[in-house]
Amino acid sequence: MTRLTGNDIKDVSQDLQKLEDELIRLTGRKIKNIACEAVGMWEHAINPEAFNVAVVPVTSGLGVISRFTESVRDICNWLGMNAHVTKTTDVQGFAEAITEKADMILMADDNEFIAYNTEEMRYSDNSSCTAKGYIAALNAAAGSILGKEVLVVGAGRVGTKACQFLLAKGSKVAVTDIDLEKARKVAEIHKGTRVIEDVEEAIRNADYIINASPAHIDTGNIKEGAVISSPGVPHTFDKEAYNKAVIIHDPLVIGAATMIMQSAYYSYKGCRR
Ligand code: 2YC
Repeated sequence: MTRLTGNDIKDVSQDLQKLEDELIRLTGRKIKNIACEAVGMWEHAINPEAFNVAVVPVTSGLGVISRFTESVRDICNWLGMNAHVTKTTDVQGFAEAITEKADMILMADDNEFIAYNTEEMRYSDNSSCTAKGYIAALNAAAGSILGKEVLVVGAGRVGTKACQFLLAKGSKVAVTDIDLEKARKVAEIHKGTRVIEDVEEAIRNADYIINASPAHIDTGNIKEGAVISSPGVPHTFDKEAYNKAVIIHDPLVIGAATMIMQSAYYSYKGCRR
């Protein structure tokens, strides 16, 4: 999984309105609408203001990323919750969150990024939710991808989840990866996935793309009018690419917002008797 840098996320908090405006322009949905559609929940099923959220900095492995926990806090607050970053880090920070009775605890090390719902004792993970969030954005931008073929570029954790969820939602799926073995493995697990061996060929013929790869995509290979939903980091599409295709990207927000709504949704008990 590609690890974010401080530079990738330095403007996330201040650019939330700009991202929301872009999503409305491309998909007709706000960040919260995309997240709710991604998890299959009615927006008003839960009251976000009822959630006190703690975001815990984690120093393990390669350590904290500048503004990572502050950005996650600001995304939670953008969704209407009451989030803060704990004063302490790691296990001490987790204990601080439990002591102050946080309803949801978010934290990430170098391998997992989770949103733990303390009431339900269940968590949502960033890889699954990034796949769901970017599929929801693609579906909204494309009008509908039901029955249409979507190309997944990158057979890593997000790409693999994207194949699974796309098939479950009734899209046709093709997958490509510079490591052919990874692409073939996905097709074995998720029956019905088509493997395309030549990555550039795959992109040249694709109308709908989930780009879950850190690799650069040449603008020359992008089909005129393609819709590219692109969680991949680093994001290297140039101006000409944006003129040829609809491109949806942000380094953290859509995935985190989906993960946050998924975790909150665990508290939904159906219509209260
Ligand atoms: O600041 C901190 O608490 C760090 N421990 C955060 C490390 C996040 C590492 N993960 C990533 O960079 C990417 C993100 C998009 C989320 C999942 N992987």
